[in-house]
Amino acid sequence: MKTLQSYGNIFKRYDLDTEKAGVARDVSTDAVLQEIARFVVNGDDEGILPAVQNALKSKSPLEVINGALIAGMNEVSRLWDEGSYFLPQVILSSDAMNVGIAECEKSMGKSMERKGKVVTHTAEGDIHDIGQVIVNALLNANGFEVINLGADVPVDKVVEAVKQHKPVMVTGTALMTTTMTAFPKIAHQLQAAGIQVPFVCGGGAVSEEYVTSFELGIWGKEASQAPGMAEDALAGEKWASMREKWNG
Ligand code: B12
Repeated sequence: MKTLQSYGNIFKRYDLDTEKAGVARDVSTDAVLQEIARFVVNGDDEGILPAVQNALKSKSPLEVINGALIAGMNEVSRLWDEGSYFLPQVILSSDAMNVGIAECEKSMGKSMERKGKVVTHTAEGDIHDIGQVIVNALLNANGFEVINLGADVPVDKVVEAVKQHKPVMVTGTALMTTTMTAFPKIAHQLQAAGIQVPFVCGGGAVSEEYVTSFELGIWGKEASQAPGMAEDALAGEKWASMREKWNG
């Protein structure tokens, strides 16, 4: 079983705990959700499965995704930022989160008829796909057909996929300042091909200011916005009015 000990006890034991460094905070007052979040934080990809299955008896998959899985991963990000977590912990945590997401997706089921296609990807050179995995799950749950190109996707491949699948919307995720530069390139290539599809870009690296600096770009702050944005695109709303509606 892959588990990680919290560093909290070690810090406490040696009296280094003054700023609570390394101590995971509770992310929910709901005991069931908190337990799942703790499995994410501890990177326990075995313990999380029965916990999620149990939670799904009384809670919706979206409650579990938002209230426990994303909340737990946010706590992991915080522990990383304060220097308490390192790459191995973060990888185990994202594996555990993915097990939880897959179980929620299973329980959401798939509606028989798909509403429209959305092409999703994580930027070229970037393997940070956790945000994209959440976006995929939420779009699937809301009846969209997700053309999931995965992570580290070359600019040309995204453009080709859009030409081939003719989606109502395209999404991109970038967590690094070095990789987000792929987004304006994609937007320019799409426009050069006469394609005016809304291109929603999110991920820790990108800001509203950046994404709205190129045509087609709409900034996505939270993964939970993706289904609403896809509904707008499906209804025929153009990228410029979507930008006005979703961005400030
Ligand atoms: C997890 C993580 C990893 C994991 C990735 C696992 C995986 N499968 O994704 C691992 C350990 C592999 C990793 C590796 C690396 N990482 Co890293 N990593 C992180 C960490 C800790 C958390 C990121 C995360 O997943 N957050 C949680 C998710 C849910 O957030 P998110 O993707 O932003 O998504 C949210 C929103 O942005 C939005 N969203 C995202 N996409 C979309 C799309 C749409 C349509 C919408 C609507 C919304 C939306 O919705 C989500 C919330 O609801 C961050 C630190 C941090 N605090 O962010 C560093 C961080 C991103 N990593 C960083 C770096 C440098 C690296 C490495 C280069 C490190 C190294 N030296 O090897 C490597 C490799 C990188 C590569 N080539 O891609 C830097 C990037 C610095 C920068 N600004 O350029 C960060 C910021 C750490 C730091 N402070 O230095 N990392």
